[in-house]
Parts: sequence; structure tokens; C-alpha cells
Amino acid sequence: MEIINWKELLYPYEQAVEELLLKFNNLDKECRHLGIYSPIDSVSGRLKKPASILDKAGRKHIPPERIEEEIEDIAGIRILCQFVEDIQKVVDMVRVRTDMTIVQEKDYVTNMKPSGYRSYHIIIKYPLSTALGPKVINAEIQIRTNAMNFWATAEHSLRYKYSGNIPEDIQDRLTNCAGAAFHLDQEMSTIRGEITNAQRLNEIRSSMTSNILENIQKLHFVAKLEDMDAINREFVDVWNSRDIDRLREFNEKLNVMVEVYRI
Ligand code: 0O2
Repeated sequence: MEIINWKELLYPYEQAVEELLLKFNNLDKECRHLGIYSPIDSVSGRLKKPASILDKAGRKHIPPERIEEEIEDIAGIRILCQFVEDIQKVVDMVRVRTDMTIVQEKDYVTNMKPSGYRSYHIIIKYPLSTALGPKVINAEIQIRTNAMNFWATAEHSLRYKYSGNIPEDIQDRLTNCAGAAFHLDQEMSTIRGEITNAQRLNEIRSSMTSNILENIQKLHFVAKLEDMDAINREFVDVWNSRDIDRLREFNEKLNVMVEVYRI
């Protein structure tokens, strides 16, 4: 029987997880930087453990020499979204990428699994430059909402605990929870506009406040003491009012002052 050198086998997959994490986190960061809506709420990644690989190979009767071809989720990343509608946006983002090739898509969002599992899976071929030369590996991208993930994580733990035979009463409750998670996603979608507007306002408020504080610090070195007192008092007043228009006006006023002092 062939002995698997796990360290050697898994290293490129570890590299792929790191690269994919970086790329999708950057995509999210870039959207926020450009001030456009990011459908990505968070990204995580994991390397499948040898024990899980062996379990899966056993379940699917995969011989050791076919593990890399047939187990497609040795490298896996998971992208979580706030809203169901965001899943398709992330799928579109993956489809247009030129640094990976999609080989299969599994839509368990529309076609829920009998277990109640919902998620969108994309299997990709991902080219790597390793110390031993170029190598193309399989990787899986799972895209789901936070609610879907909450359910899947709990169900996964129970499935392992009970070796796949979850007792009927717990299974019934899990089925109810899957329905509740589905309902939560539907309800959240109805107030999606309200939520995203509020989040956008918070981001604008936070970035204007940073700019104001930075400008106050600059002015501190050049403006008269009494002017600075007035500015500090006005800032406290504007801040306490929680009025975004007043904050914007104050921000613009300080921008002009900084411009006048050429600092
Ligand atoms: P683990 O421990 O999470 O890595 P296929 O041949 O396509 O039918 P495959 O390759 O298992 O079978 O693909 P599938 O069904 O798309 O599942 C891939 C992964 O999705 C699983 O990996 C799980 O992570 C997750 N998944 C699929 N079905 C369920 C489910 O009913 N509940 C939960 N919680 N997760 C699920 P592994 O290797 O099975 O498990």
C-alpha cells in the first residue's frame, strides 16, 4: 500500500488557502475603498485534515493515488454574506476572475439538501507556483449567508458527534432550525435597503470623524489658541447632535481652514 507523505501533499493546498484568502479579502477591501457595496461580509479558509481526507476517501472508495483529483475540497475557503442576494454577486465575482477556472458549481441555495443544508459551492482549478514548479490544484469556494452558516456549523458538529446518525428528536429540531434560518434570510432581505443605508451612513460618519480629528490636530500647531478652543467646542457640539449634515458642514469648514493655512 502506498504511504502518503502528508506534509508534501498538503503544502501546496495550504499555500492556495493563504492566496485565496488574501485575494477575496482584498476584493472586499477594494469595494469598501471605492465606496461601492461589498457583497462579502467575511472570508475564512481551512485546510482539510488528513483524518477528514481519509474519512472522505473511505466513504467514496477513492484510492490514495486519486485523492488529489477526486477530493476537491482539500483547500477550501468560505465567503459569508449578509443577504441571500449577495451570494449571486459573489458568484459573479468568481466567474469573471482570470486567475482561477471554474470546473463545477453546486447550487444548494436554490436546491436545499435533504439535510436542510444551504450553500453555494464552486469547485475551481487554481494554478500555483511552487518550489517544485507550477502545479494546478482543486479548491472549493463555499458561499453562504451568516444564517446558513450558523445552521451548517451546528449541524456539522452534531453529525460528527453522532457519526452521521443524529437522533430523531434532535434531527427534528435541526429541521425546524433550518426553516428558521431560511425565514431569517427572507426577513432580512425585506429590510436590506434600510440596513445597507445605515451601514453606509456609519462608514461615512466614521471616515468624516477621522478626517476632522486629523485636521484639528494639524490646526493645533498653527491656529490661535482661542480659535482652537472654539473649534474644539464646535466639534463636541456637532458630534453630540449626531446630525450627519452638521458633521459634513463642519468637516468641509475644517478642510477649507487647513487649505488656507496650507498645512
Ligand atoms: P467537511 O468535514 O466539512 O470537510 P458530491 O460527490 O459532490 O455529492 P461532496 O464532495 O461531499 O459530494 O460535495 P458536497 O456535497 O458539495 O459537500 C462538500 C462540503 O459541503 C462538505 O464537505 C461539507 O463541508 C459541506 N456539506 C455538504 N453537505 C452538508 C450538510 O448536509 N451539512 C453540513 N453541515 N455541511 C455539508 P465534507 O468533506 O463532507 O465535510
